[in-house]
Amino acid sequence: MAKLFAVTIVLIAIASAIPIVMHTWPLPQDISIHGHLIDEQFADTMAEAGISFLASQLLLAFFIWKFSSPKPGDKIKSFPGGSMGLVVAAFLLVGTEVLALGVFGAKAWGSVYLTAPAADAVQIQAQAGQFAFYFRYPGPDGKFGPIHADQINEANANFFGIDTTHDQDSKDDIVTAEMAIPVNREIHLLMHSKDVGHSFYVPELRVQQDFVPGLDVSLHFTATKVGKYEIVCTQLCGLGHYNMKAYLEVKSQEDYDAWIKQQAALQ
Ligand SMILES: [Cu+2]
Repeated sequence: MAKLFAVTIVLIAIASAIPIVMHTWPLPQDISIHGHLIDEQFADTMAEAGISFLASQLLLAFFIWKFSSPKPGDKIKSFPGGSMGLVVAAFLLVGTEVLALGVFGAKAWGSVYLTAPAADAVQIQAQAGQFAFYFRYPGPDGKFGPIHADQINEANANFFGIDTTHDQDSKDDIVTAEMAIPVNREIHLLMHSKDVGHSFYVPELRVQQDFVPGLDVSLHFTATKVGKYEIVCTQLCGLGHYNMKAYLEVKSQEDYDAWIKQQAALQ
């Protein structure tokens, strides 16, 4: 019975490794300049965790196979020096593993979070609220008017709390429900939430960033492929969370300019 269990463990371990090794579920296409760093980190983590997983399962199966049915009279052996040595070794091994992944991953993390956006990056604001995203473009003056939290009002579609009567910079701001960006230009996304925690996730961009109420969160990225991609909220933010999404349209510079003009006319 114990031997059957050992064989079952080996079979399950191998069966779960096959789709990983065969890349049965590949990542969505990568449309960002930093995406390959994230993908390499995924691959390293998967290889490292996968090899450790397989090794530990095979070792477990081996011990079950070998020691599960002692004959009467067999002496019970214990590890020389007790288990302390093993515990210390495991601690060091796992510690080194986690630390190494962190060190190798620092480059990917740094490229997204620790470098400043370019001075000529396209600035776009994203406002998350239960259960929709809204986007704001600064208009021809390149400046966003201030957000007045007390003036945010869904009923009159003032999602950003803009005061166009008093704020000069707000007069030409453009608010949209869909996000469009020019291809191959760096985007500096300024993120605010008007209620609870939300998240901005575009799998193809390899970008996933939380909105935190009360914090100015910002993010920068560059998309390299024209197309339409889904933006989804990945923080459970309430009953309508399942339906909280918007679309990201990556356009050529000409199409983007035309789109901005068209949106400006709709304000
Ligand atoms: Cu949400």
